[in-house]
Amino acid sequence: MTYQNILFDTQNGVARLTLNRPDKLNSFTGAMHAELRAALEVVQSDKTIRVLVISGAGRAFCAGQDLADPDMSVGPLQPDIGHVIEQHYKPLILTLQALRVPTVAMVNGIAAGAGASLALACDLVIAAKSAYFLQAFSKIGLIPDTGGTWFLPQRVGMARALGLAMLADKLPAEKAEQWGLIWQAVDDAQLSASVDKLAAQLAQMPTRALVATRLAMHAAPNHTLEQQLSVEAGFMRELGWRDDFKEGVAAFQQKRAPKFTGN
Ligand code: T3D
Repeated sequence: MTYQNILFDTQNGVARLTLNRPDKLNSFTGAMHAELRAALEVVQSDKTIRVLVISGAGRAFCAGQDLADPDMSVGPLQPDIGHVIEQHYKPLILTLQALRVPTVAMVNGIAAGAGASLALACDLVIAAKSAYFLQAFSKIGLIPDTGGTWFLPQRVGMARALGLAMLADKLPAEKAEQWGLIWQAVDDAQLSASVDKLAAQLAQMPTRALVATRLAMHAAPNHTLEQQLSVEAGFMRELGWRDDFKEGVAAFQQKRAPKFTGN
């Protein structure tokens, strides 16, 4: 597929997906959603890919829904934002959560609306210190979507989640790190190198175990401790049959670095 709204390439097991509408702060259009779906299908099917990095071109990560995109007005009711969410944003987040590789959001700048939620749907979020997160929704009479009402309270607690969502104040990256919303805020000049290093590290790790960690942790809030212990047992059983477990144990016993394959 030829991409017009994103950049997508893979190298050394690292897939890089860059939202590429810098003039409109990489806001989502129907066309961009279609390209995102196509790229994520590649990540899901290309077994040489071991990690996905999502970022934005220019001064923004993503400013959420393109509020001028006519493609977004299709649906049985006009306007039917619920239809847009069901058609585009819900599948995007569910696909990311089920993706077979770990995901990194490299938040190079503004992350607003559904753009902030997209970042939070990634496993690890690294932001430039100049970046900020903005729950822009209340400014236009909407609620945090794209998983925002799920991710925010889990990460920062209800008081801060409600404050961020209702007041729509900018949350600078460093404060986002202090509040536990993201993994790390780094100097702008270090962002690219930090993400490269992290991606290279993740690409050498036991991929299935990383993804099972995501799935188990996200399942936990819906379970009792007893149920969650069973979830862990299920993942451990499955991982114990895998090559990466055998390699990890062998490397430990032979006092050498493991060579994981993701299998
Ligand atoms: O159908 C649905 O609505 C369903 C989905 C909803 C999910 C959502 O994401 S709702 C939330 C949508 N996003 C927003 O409300 C954010 C809107 N943008 C802003 O509030 C501001 O742009 C920012 C605070 C993010 C950044 O402000 P600033 O001053 O740094 O930049 P700017 O000048 O406002 O924007 C630069 C350009 O990008 C500008 O275009 P222009 O005038 O130079 O041609 C601006 O219009 C454009 N832009 C920024 N955000 C969007 C956008 N164009 C379309 N949609 C946007 N979301």
